[in-house]
Amino acid sequence: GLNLSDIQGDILIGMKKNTEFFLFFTITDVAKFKQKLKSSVLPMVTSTTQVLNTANPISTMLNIAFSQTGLSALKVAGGLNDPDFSAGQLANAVALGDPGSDNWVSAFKSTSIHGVILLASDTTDNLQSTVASVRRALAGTINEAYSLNAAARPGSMQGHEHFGYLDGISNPAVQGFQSPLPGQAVIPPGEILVGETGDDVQRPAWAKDGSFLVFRQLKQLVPEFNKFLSDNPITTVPGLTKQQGSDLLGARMMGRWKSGAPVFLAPTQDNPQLGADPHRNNDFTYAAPGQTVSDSTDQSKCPFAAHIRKTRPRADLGLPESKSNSHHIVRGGIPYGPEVSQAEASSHTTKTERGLAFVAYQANIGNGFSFLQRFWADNSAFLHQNTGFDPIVGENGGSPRAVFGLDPKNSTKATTLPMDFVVSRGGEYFFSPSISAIRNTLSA
Ligand code: N7H
Repeated sequence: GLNLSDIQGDILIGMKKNTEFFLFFTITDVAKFKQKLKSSVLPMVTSTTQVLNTANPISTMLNIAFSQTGLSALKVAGGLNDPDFSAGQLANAVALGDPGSDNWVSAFKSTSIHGVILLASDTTDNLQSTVASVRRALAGTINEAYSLNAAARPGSMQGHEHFGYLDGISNPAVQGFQSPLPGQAVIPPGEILVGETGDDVQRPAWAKDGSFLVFRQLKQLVPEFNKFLSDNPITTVPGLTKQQGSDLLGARMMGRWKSGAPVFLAPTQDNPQLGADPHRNNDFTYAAPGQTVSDSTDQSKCPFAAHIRKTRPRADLGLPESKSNSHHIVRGGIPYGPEVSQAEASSHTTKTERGLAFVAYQANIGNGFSFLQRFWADNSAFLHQNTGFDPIVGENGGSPRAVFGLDPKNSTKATTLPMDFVVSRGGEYFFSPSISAIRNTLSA
């Protein structure tokens, strides 16, 4: 089995708290930082075992991860052998489809961020007091380059991202650790954890049981997205009101209704019972019952371009569900920014930034996040010719994006989206090491 007390807690199951603080830092005094890392930060690092211990929950959890320039500053010998990580995310901006880095948060427009501390808590007060003690402990050893406050949305929107859709439903199950729910992908541990079975890349010994953390600050234009839906209701499905036609358009762009119900199983109307049932809400492959490969001409139940179909094509690849396609990530993102105000809703215009603090773990960035973004979401010829872009996260370098198949009765009709509803504000690539690596290799 996996050494769960040595694996940082956010990687496999997520710290799952209502508030999270991302503290991006640059090391200014290497020797002192290494000491403080061992004496003050290491004792606060939350393991997977601790996250699993729901009977005795830790109120504020902490994880830490380092960029390539951070590992270099710490003079860690031996590269991790991940080219995307070594280069840093800025070097990847155009390849990922971002229109350059003009929209990026300025701190991400260089390679000077050495690491990130993730703090997660149930209450803002607990979170802030732990942030304060981390700042005190590391005073004089780091500069805070940037930080981001994130929080679950209030009330009934808890667990839903800012467009309104339930998130966190479908993550892969790691073999030998989690027993899968129906429809969940089962993957070898080495797809997420470096040095485990399934990771075939040469790695330094200290890197075992670490994972690459991709961070992206993804701004969401919610009033603009809602305006697009309300302006373009699907009208070809009999019996739907205008509102229902708009809701169906959004659900087909996502592949799920706001409740989480998959459109493949609920093709014309939301089914909140289905959405809320973890034994049913992920139990589909896009193939007809009894088939192992999906129909490459039928988008009536779910467009090929739908966000969840682009980023996890299931039976579209013709692989048995037991065989991993090697392009899985564990997602642990959380919303940031305020609820949409009345003024924003009525003017259909975002005034205050909100979005998703996107976090994805994988053992190989080029097979994981970067592959999903570049070769699937941004590739209009994937799944098939004339599929179009992923209408949620696909990027075309800022140029217009065409999407096919949004109308269930007319799959060859192209819809050109009026804008990108998700705008990249950049990010960085980090490595979240094992707890023993922090103790024995990274600190002093
Ligand atoms: Fe996505 N959303 O709320 O709109 N995502 N995502 N994502 N995403 C998913 O199934 C969202 C982004 C994946 O297993 C759901 O858990 C938003 C990027 C993958 O069937 C919803 C943003 C990438 C899955 C969202 C965003 C991915 C997934 C359904 C950015 C990778 C699982 C809930 C602002 C490059 C697919 C669920 C599966 C699901 C949303 C970004 C990947 C609602 C708002 C950048 C692999």
